[in-house]
Amino acid sequence: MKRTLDDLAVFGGTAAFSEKLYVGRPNIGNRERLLSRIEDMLDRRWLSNDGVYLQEFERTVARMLGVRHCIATCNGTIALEIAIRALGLSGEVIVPSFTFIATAHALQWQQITPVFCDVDPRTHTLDPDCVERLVTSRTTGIIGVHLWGEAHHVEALEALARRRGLKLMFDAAHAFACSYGGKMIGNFGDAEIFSFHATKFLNTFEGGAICTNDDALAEKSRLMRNFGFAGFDKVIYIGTNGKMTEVAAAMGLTGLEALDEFIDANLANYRSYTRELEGIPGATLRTYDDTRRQNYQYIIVEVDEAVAGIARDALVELLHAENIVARRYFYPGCHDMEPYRSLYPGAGAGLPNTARLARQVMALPTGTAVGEAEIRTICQVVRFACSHGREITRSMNSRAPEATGEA
Ligand code: T4K
Repeated sequence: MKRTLDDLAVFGGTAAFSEKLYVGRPNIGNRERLLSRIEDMLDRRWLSNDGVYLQEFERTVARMLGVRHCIATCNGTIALEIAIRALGLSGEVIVPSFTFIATAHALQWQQITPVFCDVDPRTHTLDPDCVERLVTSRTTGIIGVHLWGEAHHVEALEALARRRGLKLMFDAAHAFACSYGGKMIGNFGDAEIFSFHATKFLNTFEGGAICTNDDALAEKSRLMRNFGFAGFDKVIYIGTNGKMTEVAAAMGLTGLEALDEFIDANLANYRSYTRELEGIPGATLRTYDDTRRQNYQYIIVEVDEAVAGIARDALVELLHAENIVARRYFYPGCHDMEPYRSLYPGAGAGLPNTARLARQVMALPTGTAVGEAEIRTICQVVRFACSHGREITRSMNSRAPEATGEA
């Protein structure tokens, strides 16, 4: 319990936790089921390349999402790259800057210019009016990102893409098992991609998938995932190696069996955070729309320095000292990272909401590795810090350089 400034670990007090609490601790399903699948895989000596687990994983995901095709990949970034290529995107593609860097890299990696667009400050997702203003004769597509698992403005983006003759894709890396308008995410735009990275709601260690209802696009993506092979010795496209391994698919199948458990844990944590963060000056929990199916994978808090008296960055530093490894997702915005910062130096001018969110947002630990007791302690630290923000800021600023780790 923090009662005075001296109790804070950043000023020499005892840390709230003896072990680090992380954002993104993997959700792990039933170990026995996983290990028995791995034994079976080893017995059969089939480790990759369209194995039975891969096929079962793709069938199960497609059925669950009600989508015609699921093409599983070795990670979400490769899923983005393949979908971008299979859709024939080129020239310029409009993307939010407030996203994980992979959304932008998947384009630039293929010499396509990511044109950074601002987000709606309420939803944290692409603002369709801003997208409209950025369309040029070189624009071939839009990639929306369902940040924190929630899709927004989908109809407006679909209408805009149709009207301007653009392809529309969604980076749904965060949105597995979530719905929008009564339909599961995976069904929107020309294609949607998922990430099954270790830190994601469903994980396959590393992994991803392209989901689409377009048969031709699915066929092309499938070929591109496997070097463009259309049969023994027959290559018909440029391709890459984007295959998901059998061990990854086995993990995915095991996780799929535990999805309800993962959701229950995340939802309980979200409810605890909602209760415990209530009324903290300047720290606002981003709320989920409970009318949809959600995976509640991210606990996102906006820190308003003007009210809390402490900036998000100082609060994150303070939390780290307490062994609460909060994250600044997604600071500083893709446009402010290399190579984009140098390539497109003017990009930041039209991104005021991105700039504010990148400055104010932090993600707090959740998932099956965190429970109510930990959340109560985390929130008590946040409450103390925001209620004594100005004093803490003054004291942090007056620390000797060695205490801040700066030279
Ligand atoms: N689009 C979006 C919107 C995305 O968020 C991502 C990935 C992608 C596309 C690309 O999908 P992938 O190609 O990754 O499938 C992490 C993940 O590496 C990345 O997958 C994820 N987004 C991003 C949001 O988070 P970092 O740089 O924050 O990773 P790192 O190593 O700091 O780990 C995050 C946290 O998870 C830490 O608190 C430690 C904890 N952790 C991590 C791993 C790997 C564990 O507790 N156990 C683990 O095994 O990027």
